[in-house]
Amino acid sequence: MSKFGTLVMGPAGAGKSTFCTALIQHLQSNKRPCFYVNLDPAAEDFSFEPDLDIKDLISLEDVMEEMSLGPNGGLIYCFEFLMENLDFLTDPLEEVTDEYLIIFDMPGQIELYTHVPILPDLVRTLMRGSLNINMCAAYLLEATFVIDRPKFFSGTLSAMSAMMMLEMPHVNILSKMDLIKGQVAKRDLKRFVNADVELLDDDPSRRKEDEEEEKKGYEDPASTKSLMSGSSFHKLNKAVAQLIDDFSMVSFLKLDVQDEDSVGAVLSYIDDAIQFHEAQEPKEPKDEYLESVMEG
Ligand SMILES: Nc1nc2c(ncn2[C@@H]2O[C@H](COP(=O)(O)OP(=O)(O)OP(=O)(O)O)[C@@H](O)[C@H]2O)c(=O)[nH]1
Ligand SMILES: [Mg+2]
Repeated sequence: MSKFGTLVMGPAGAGKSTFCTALIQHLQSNKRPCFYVNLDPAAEDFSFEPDLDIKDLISLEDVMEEMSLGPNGGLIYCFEFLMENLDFLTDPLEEVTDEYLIIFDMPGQIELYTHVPILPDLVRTLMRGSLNINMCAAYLLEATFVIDRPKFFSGTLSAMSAMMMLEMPHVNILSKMDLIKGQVAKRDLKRFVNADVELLDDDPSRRKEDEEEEKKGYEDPASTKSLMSGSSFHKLNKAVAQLIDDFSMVSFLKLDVQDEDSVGAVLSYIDDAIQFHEAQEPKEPKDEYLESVMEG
C-alpha cells in the first residue's frame, strides 16, 4: 500500500502555513481525510491543530536557549535532532492509510532547501523504505516578486535549486496572487508563469542610461553605481535566467488561497504528481448509498 503526501516549502513568509490551512479546508469540504504534520520547530499558532508536531520532540526556542544558538543554527540543530530520532516521525506515519493526504508544513529558512543535505535524507526516508510515501514538493514563491524582475528570477533559482536537490515530483506555486491583482498585465503574467528570460530585457524599471551603457560594451563591475543595477547586474541576471531556461522544467501555478477553485486546481496538480486517484479503490455503489443514508 502506498501513502501520499506533499511537502510545502518556500522562503520565509511565502504563505506556506496559510496554504496548508486552505488545503485542509478544501480536503475537508471534499470529504477527503488528511494528516497534518508541522515540521517548523518555531511555528506557534495553527488554524488546524497538527496531527503531528515537531515541537513535541524539540522546539527552536528551547534549542536557542539551551545551546546558545541563533535562529538559523538552531533550526539546523532541530532537523539534525529529528534525523537522529526519526521514529518520532515515522511511527505515527506508518499508521496513515492510502486515502489520506499527508501535508508537511516546512519552515521558511531557505538554507534548509539549498545548503544542507538534511532535507534530501529526510525525503528519502519518507519516500523509500517501509513508509513508501508518494510525495510531491509544493514550492511557494510570493507573487509580489514579479514586481521586481531580477528578484523574481533569484527566487525562481532557489526553487530550481530545491527541485534539483530533492529529486522528487515538484510543483512551483506563485502564492498571494491577490496582492498583485490589477498590477500585472495578463500577458506579462503568462511570461512569469513560464519564467521567460526576455522579461529582463523588457523590464520597464530598467534605466535608459544602463541600457545605453550596455550597448557601449564596458562598465566597471566594481563601480558602486552598478550595484544592483547597471549592465553588469543585468548580465548576471540574464545568465541566471538563462540557466533556469536551459533547465526548462520551471513553471508556476497561480494560487489565491481565498479562491476555492484555485486551491482545488493546485491540489489536482499535486494529486496527479503523486498519482493519488489511481490508487484509490473504486467504491461499491452500495457503500456510497449506505454512507449517504448514514449521513442523513
Ligand atoms: N494577502 C495575502 N496574504 C497572505 C496570503 N497567504 C499568506 N499571507 C500572509 O502572509 C504572512 C505569512 O503567511 P504564512 O502562511 O505564515 O507564511 P509561511 O510561509 O508559513 O511563513 P513561515 O512559516 O514563517 O516561513 C501572514 O501574515 C499571512 O496572513 C495570501 O494568499 N494573500
Ligand atoms: Mg509557516
